[in-house]
Amino acid sequence: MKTRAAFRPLLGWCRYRDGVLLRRQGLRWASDTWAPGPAQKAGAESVNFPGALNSSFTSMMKFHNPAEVTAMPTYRIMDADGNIVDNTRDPQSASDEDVIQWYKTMLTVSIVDLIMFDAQRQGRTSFYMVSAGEEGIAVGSASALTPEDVCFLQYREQGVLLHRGFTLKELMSQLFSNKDDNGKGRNMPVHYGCSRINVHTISSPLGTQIPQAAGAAYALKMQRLINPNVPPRVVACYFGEGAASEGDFHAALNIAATKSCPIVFVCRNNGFAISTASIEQYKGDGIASRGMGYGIDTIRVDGNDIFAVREVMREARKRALEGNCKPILVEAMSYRVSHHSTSDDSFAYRAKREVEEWKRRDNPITRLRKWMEKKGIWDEDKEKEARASIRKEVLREFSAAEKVKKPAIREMFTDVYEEITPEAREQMKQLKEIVEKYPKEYDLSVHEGGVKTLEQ
Ligand SMILES: Cc1ncc(C[n+]2csc(CCOP(=O)(O)OP(=O)(O)O)c2C)c(N)n1
Ligand SMILES: [Mg+2]
Repeated sequence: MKTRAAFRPLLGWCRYRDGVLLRRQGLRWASDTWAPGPAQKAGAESVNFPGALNSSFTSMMKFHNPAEVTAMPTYRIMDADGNIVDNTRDPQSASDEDVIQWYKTMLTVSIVDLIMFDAQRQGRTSFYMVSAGEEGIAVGSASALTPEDVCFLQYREQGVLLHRGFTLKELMSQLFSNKDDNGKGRNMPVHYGCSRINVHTISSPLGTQIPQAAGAAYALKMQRLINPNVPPRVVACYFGEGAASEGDFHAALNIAATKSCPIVFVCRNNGFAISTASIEQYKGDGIASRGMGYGIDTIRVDGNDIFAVREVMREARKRALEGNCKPILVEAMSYRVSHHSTSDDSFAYRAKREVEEWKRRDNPITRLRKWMEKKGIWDEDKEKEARASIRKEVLREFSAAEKVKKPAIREMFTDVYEEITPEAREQMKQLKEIVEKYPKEYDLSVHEGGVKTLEQ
């Protein structure tokens, strides 16, 4: 049988026997797979069916009621007033400069949010999604990853992008769909992606990134089996609790568990999937309880506590890479302070007072600010200076990106096949005829090269 060149090195380390993938361990071949044991013995105390291991027989008929199980606790290091409540560990495991940088990244996200929300209201962009209240989850978790780790995002994780070095110019170029956008203006706003920082492009249909991320994690594992000198990497996969209602979520967790993939699933539980409150989305104990069902190590963390999120993510990453690798599920609790998107008015389904209370009482940015002030590394002057300089920089990139031309209209037809197909050429011809017939409707001067790029 012929093998493709890319897979040939794999054969030195792995081979199939009876349909089971074996890995070389020294001189012997070992499998990751469960091997069938002896049949159930007469008089056995516990089950030995292949589908349920370690279950003892009982003569007491009991239906297990989830209401009798205590809800999974929520880990935190720092309370809402910025006081450290877990004194057993260093709250930050990083320098003061690093913490200030995380704070500034969170501030940047919140300032971009305000400016872009207003820009949409003024008709300068078509759409935007704010991540207010969830900056701590994004920045805290990203701070625990290496640049080589691979990220899959949903859409409300601008903090992950900025922490990994996505520039404001790249962000604005995507939001304005201009010719500098990595995606050539083909996606609607907030669908960022950047191979330089190992962030896969966001896609609109909910949940699609979750099995893709599990597959990518499996690939990373195989890569290290072929070449153990490759540095260990994990996949970090972000999604909302609403997306966890998709079948893709369940398929992804199951495959990641059965194939022992090095992946950290980060569920942002912000209490809403657009207008559907969590309480109407599921009956169980959040999303964390589902991890247990799939045999996945799981933790619930206070998402408004950046230190707790960071420490949990550091530990999760470490565990995901130990031994034969395994997935971890992190459920980060938070509250979606903003409307779902610029297309939503959340006061149609929740009380304004509730939102105001969350803003005032518990917020990841103010929580970290309080901690920094108590530590004497931050004050009102620094806050004002940081806000003013970030705002200036954001507005500069905003104005620059708004003026940049849109990608050449011809790009609509490129990159699907290596060469533009005869059918696509015909469509290009028709498009040219239409835009030339109705110039008032279609102003192609905003596109690089104008109508000319549609010439054959
Ligand atoms: C398959 C699919 N169904 C529905 C939608 C419409 N939709 C977009 S975002 C969203 C809510 C998602 O909620 P959640 O995953 O909790 O993320 P959050 O917006 O709270 O960050 C819905 C229903 C979609 N994009 N894809
Ligand atoms: Mg949600």
